[in-house]
Amino acid sequence: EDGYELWLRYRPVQSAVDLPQRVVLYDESPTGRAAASELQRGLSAMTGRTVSIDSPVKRGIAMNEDPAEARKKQIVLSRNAQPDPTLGAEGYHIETGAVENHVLVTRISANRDIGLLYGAFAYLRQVQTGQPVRDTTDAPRLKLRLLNHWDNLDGTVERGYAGSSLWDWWRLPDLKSPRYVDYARANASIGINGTVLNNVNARAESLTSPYIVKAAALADTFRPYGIRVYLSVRFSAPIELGGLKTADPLDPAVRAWWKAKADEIYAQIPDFGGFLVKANSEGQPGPQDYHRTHADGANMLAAALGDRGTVMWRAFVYKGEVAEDRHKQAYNEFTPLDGTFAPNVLVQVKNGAIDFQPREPFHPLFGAMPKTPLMMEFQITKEYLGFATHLAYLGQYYEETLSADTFERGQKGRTVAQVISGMAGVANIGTDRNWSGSNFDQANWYAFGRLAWNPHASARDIATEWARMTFTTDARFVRPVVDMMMRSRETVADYMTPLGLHHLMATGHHYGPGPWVDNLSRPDWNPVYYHKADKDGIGFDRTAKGSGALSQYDPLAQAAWANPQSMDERYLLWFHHLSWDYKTRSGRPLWDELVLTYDRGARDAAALQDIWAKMQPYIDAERFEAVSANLRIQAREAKGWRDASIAYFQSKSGRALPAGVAPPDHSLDYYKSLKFPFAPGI
Ligand code: BDP
Repeated sequence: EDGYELWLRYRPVQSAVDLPQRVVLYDESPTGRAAASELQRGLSAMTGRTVSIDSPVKRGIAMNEDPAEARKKQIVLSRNAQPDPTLGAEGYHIETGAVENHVLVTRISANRDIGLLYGAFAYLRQVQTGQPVRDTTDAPRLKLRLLNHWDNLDGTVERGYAGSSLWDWWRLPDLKSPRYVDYARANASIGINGTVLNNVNARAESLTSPYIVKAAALADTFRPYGIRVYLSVRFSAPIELGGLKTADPLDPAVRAWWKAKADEIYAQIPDFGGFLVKANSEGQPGPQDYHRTHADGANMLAAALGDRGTVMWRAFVYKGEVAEDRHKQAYNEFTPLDGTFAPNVLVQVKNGAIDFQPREPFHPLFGAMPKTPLMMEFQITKEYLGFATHLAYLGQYYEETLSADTFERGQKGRTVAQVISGMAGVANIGTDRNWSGSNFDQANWYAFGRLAWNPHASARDIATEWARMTFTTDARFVRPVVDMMMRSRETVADYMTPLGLHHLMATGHHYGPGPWVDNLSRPDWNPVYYHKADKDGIGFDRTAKGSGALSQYDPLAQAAWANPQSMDERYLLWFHHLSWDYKTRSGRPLWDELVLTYDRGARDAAALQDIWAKMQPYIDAERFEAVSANLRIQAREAKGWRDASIAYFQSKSGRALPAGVAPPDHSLDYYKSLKFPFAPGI
């Protein structure tokens, strides 16, 4: 198995005899048909029997004429005649009961056709994971559940580690690759209902007529699966494409240009989702170039879309000049604008204030913009967690952020999950046969979708579900593998960025260690800016004595991080600068604790190989070997991270290693000298 089938493998199940042999479809829409054919595909593969799709009329005839046919178990897909308010637009209901002739019928019902598709996938999931089919009612908690592709028009993917872009712009719209359908099926199976096709560092060309037609072909393919297409836009497009002198959002000609552009898009893509915008960030143009605010820019685009679509305006901004802690900039720019955004604007906020680090406290904007709908942006691709090689199950990370209490306006229990209106995940998908660059990275795509559907769901349950569908339901595999997944991200944080350290990766690629880097033009691009290690101590002081970023959180949230003595030490050096002698919870000095955490990370990474080795009997050789190779690389590189980091920080602290800890294999100069422009070599 090469992983192409993802979690939709539909291998034979023990309950086969009890499963339906016919699908009865009361909804002839393309989405209804997609639901029926997925049930047919899944049930026939899992039971090894022929499964028919019948329309109700045919079923009536068959039942009258052939008693054997009539006794076949059925699964019925039908839309509610009267809308059920508990289901909303996308929810579903699954119910099994006997009808007159004592045949068990499972009925999937929904208000809209998309609910039937989600219900079909939910039903198949229960069967695949080996559970009895239960009566179920479910509906998504969040309206917008989107992938963000950072795909460039030339086929490369920014921060993508799974091959090239899936979108074959060259051959679109003529060639509609069958892979687009599989992409849509996979996304629909986890409830994703939108996809932003192109990189946030957008080129204006994606808004030209030929590219709109290409995007429309993708939209046509995705539509039956409930997936709307969105585009990232370049704020200066009216200048580049329209020949205007300005992109000032209050200029009538600029506003007219965007309105006409939106109309052109809707003529091709009637259900176009809207725009994602990175503006005034990392050199991208934006409204501040014209002394306008983010709200001016967002509202102008919102007006162009009208009630047809949504603007997602990113809060990942930092100014040209570095006046203060980058942690504070988004909050400072956006909180004064709360309540001034148009109703169809969401502000899209990264999970943390810096940049997708292995661990970040939740972004202070969550809970600080009560009058503005917020979109969570998680990274599914692992830019800072070992790309597609290292194993890090991000479900556990997402859960940690979503369950954090923002104490919005002093109220207890206002978790991040409760203050968001949507979730975006920076996709980890490309042309690799296994889609995500590694088998375990598929779990991150899966977990993202399941948590976007229900941000209160448990990451462990999701991992269990995924492992059962993706590999086997055998508990001898599932238990140890889920335990391993649940610890895996912590292990990466231990060997890369322990105790709340962050941004220690080498320049450009962000893969290997570079805690010594101090030569980049902006201070806040340099690791030394973030760890501030010297002979006396280490850490970024964000208390009132330092940058004051801590004060951006609600006082109740601040309390959890204000006191190094009582706080969760996994965030310690994110908020505090402490002396090497500082006594940690374990009783050990900070220096010893830091070294021991690096050491533990490297050891735990190596131990993953032993756990995995025992899994060989339960799965196919191809995926077993692929994972084994990655774990070998990870163990080696985790050791490299540990050694390079300890060597560097020891050059600052000047202290001896704690008793029993092995010194790094090489000198600090050796680690600094390593360059790997194309492939790593630590
Ligand atoms: C950083 C990436 C960069 C992105 C930027 C963003 O390194 O490639 O363009 O974020 O989110 O994580 O805009």
